[in-house]
Amino acid sequence: MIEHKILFSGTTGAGKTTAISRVSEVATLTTEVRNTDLSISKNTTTVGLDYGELTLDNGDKLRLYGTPGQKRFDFMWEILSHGALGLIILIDNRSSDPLADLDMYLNGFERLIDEEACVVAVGRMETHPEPGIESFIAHLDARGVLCPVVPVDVRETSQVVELLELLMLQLEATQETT
Ligand SMILES: Nc1nc2c(ncn2[C@@H]2O[C@H](COP(=O)(O)OP(=O)(O)OP(=O)(O)O)[C@@H](O)[C@H]2O)c(=O)[nH]1
Ligand SMILES: [Mg+2]
Repeated sequence: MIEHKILFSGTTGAGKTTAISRVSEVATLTTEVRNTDLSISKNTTTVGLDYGELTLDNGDKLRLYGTPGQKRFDFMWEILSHGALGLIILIDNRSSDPLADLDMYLNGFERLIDEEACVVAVGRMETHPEPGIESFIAHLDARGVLCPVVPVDVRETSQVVELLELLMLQLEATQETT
């Protein structure tokens, strides 16, 4: 059995905890605390990490880790990156500048993205269609980052599974070229 460590990162409230809890086949571990940041309309926020597990159809086992979203916890990003095989960046399109949010994670996870694989998933697009998927693609292109971009609703289990499968495809593609 092959095991892969996969990270979910991205904006606070984009749905890292939701995504992992939707697909995990074990009870998820979370470190939620009551949210005291009034700029975020959410009752709880993750301060340490999320953890869940999923076995893919091909038998591969994914260990799923959710990072804290906030920059002030970026020391956790480096810790969690160790041994990770891929990264899913969740962007909340309700943000005032989703492309700047993306930059923060591209910078924070530069080594992981460069050496392994990455998928960018944009949430809340039905209510906040701008910037569109093509703007994210152009932005990644301009930075020379090879990474697919897809819309997502993390509340839909099947969509989260698709994200993981897309990431695994990316991983296979990068491994073939190295
Ligand atoms: N209406 C709507 N709600 C969504 C959508 N995507 C995610 N949500 C909700 O947004 C919330 C996301 O919260 P979390 O999963 O806690 O987000 P998080 O990324 O773990 O946040 P932090 O841990 O604080 O960084 C959940 O309540 C989801 O149900 C969407 O497309 N539409
Ligand atoms: Mg969370």
